[in-house]
Amino acid sequence: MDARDLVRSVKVVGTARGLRSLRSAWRRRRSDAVGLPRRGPERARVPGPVRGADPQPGGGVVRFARSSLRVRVSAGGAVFCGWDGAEPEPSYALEGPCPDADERVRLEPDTDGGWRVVSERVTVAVSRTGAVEVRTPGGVVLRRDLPPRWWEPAGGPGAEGAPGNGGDGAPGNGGDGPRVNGADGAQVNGAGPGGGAGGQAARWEQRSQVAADARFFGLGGRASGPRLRDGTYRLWNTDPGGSFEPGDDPLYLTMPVQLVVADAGTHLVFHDNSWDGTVTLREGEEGAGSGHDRPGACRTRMEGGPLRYWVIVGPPARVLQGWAALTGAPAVPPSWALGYHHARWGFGDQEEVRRVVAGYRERDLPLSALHLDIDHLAGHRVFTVDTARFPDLPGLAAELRRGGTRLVSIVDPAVKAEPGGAVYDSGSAQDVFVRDSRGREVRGVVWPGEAVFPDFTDPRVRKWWGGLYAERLEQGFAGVWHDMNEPVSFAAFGEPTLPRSARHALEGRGGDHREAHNVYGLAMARAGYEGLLELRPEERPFLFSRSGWAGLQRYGGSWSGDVATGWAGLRASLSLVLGLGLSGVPYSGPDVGGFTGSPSPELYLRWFQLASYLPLFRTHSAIWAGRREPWEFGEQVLTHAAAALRERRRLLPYFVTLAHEARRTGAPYARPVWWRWPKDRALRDCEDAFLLGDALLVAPVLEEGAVRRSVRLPRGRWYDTATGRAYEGPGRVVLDAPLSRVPVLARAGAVVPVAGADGGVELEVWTPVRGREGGGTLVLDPGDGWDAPETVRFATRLRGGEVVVEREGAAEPGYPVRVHGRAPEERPRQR
Ligand code: NBV
Repeated sequence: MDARDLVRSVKVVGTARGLRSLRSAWRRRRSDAVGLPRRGPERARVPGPVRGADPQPGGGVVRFARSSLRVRVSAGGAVFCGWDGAEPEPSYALEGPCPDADERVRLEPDTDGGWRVVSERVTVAVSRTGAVEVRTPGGVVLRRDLPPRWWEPAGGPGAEGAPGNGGDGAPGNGGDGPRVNGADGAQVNGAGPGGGAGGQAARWEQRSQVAADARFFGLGGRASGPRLRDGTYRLWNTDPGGSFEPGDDPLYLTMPVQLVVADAGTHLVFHDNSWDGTVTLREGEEGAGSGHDRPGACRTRMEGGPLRYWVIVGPPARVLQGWAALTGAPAVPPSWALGYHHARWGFGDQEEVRRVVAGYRERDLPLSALHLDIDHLAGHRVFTVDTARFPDLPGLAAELRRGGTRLVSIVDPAVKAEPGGAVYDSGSAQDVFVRDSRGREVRGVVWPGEAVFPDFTDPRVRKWWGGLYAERLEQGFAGVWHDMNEPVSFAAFGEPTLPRSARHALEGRGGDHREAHNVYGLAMARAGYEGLLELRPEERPFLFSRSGWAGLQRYGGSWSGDVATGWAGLRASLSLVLGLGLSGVPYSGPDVGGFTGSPSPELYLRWFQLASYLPLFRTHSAIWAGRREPWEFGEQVLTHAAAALRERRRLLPYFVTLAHEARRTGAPYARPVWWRWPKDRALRDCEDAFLLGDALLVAPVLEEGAVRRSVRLPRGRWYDTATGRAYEGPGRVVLDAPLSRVPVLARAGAVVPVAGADGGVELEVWTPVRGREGGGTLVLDPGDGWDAPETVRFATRLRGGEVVVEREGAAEPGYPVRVHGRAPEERPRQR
């Protein structure tokens, strides 16, 4: 440990805790010293020359001298590639059983001695040395994966503790390389890969090439982006400790999923492997007419686990739909969660909560939810209440609820290690806490002090944990907010998490924290979601989580975590939300005002305005940071924040529609501007605006002092919603962005469902372009239960200068229609 570590530990967690975290860090180090296999000499392996191939449903297995590759195209078009016998299952990412194989797919010899798997939407060509090309049906190469490379214990993979023990059937029997266990169908690495029983893991690396013009997105929640620049991104869920800014990496929620957008097409690649790893990206360069392009490059390295991945090709909307089909439809939050939330670490007591809520009410500002942080707990213990400061939480919850405000509770995974504590005692009795390699409970340090950690990778433990949410429901909470679930254990030095050697059930397969770490938050979300569902089956659970992994959307959303107060933090929080959406998690939002400090009135307002167009619209701050109530920043800010709140309330039917559309199609509510125009290169590089659904383009103000800003428009006609003025894209326009609002443009022809003055749904219709049909969808709010929502579709067009709105399957639109937007040459009249 160096002095900086010590300073950090003391600064972040206070002196007493600093000392505990020093001890805990030593313990972690000792645990790993005895519990982890020592990395001995390694030997590198590549697949070697091709030996043959065997057809199988959806593709086949190509055999190499020292490995094998299974290619399997599923009925929905997603391609699975598994090396060394890796299968799609078991997987934490997949929602259900692996999708059926596409029976029409053919395995054919390729011209260069390799093999080709041909399907309707994609061709996968495997070269004789194990390079894999993903091509469009027209033959354009979207991605070229070079032959992978493994580093295995030099004793050979068959040696004790080596990966994939127990496999038989080495490919290419009698081949010239070391014996490879588990190949050709044997169940390898998914089950405690790389030595689930404490063996030394086989590291691997895969290098890939993409088009010179390609741009990378995704990888979960990242502070910079959404376009991921050249650099190395780590795959290890991490609390950055206090706060983060652009450039800090990794953060809480990483995922090995990348979306690659190029002129030739869009594709998604997901390495289904939860081990620690990195993805190094380098954008390509075009040879300025010389024809010598340098392709974009990507290198994925993992410390262990299977080399298996999925590829989905198609336009962005289809790719995200395929991703949701594979990893699960996003949960639809209850409609109240699409309103505005106020949170704070350090409310003090229930009187202060009352005062804050009354402050909103007196000013007629809508407040859907108020979040209680760890300070309402007794000694920071999960599933308790500090009754001195919150003597009647159920009463408070009911009172607030009558006024339209729900309570949401923080839930941290760490349980105070104290005999006599109800949760600890019940957990110990049922043996639910993570143990070390010698079978002792792993002790860490978190807010309540010395703590233990439920093993959420055990279905039995999830069930136990889910049952504990009964206490939260009894206290009157309507939803939960999962924190510290990377998981965090304070450490004066080294990694602030559990020892890598800590044992986990991993659904009965057994393994250690090297494999379980990244799915800890995901499995906790599952426990919480399933618990809430069982306890209150008539309501859709509301849950959002700081950490997670591929598939988190099945259970809920996320948020930005501890983004630093500052203009850079504002930008980072937008990147993070867009990146998460492209990684399949559509519901998230920032801490308005940033987590750490006291924003200037202007910064607060701009953040507030941005978040009012994002799925989770929530102000929040640290206990040491400034206030976040809109009236704390002066009259002018209050007036403009109130306008943003009213606009959010007006747009609620649109948000409800987007939430249901996200479930149906996997499309995030907030999308990058290239979503429908991925071939527009300028849009691929645009990071300061986003589309909200299909209809609106939001251009937040991200710069101090700006009262005008330039906006890059996609193709087509766009109306400035403030002035009704029409602009033709593609191109740039400069729009007014006074403090009172941020520019929002509406697409010509769009139908936006909004709340009218009486609260009923109205249709805001933006005049279509002559000769072009427009339209939109309305999903009616089915309440907070499980009733199938009604979907209504509309088409719009100009007929003889009049705007016509038609409802699918009905003679009349059925809702009041308000036409907006004037095109210079067309004077719309409403019909
Ligand atoms: O529970 C306290 C905070 C919470 O307010 C914040 O939103 C989380 O991201 N929590 C982190 C733990 C403390 C961080 C310093």
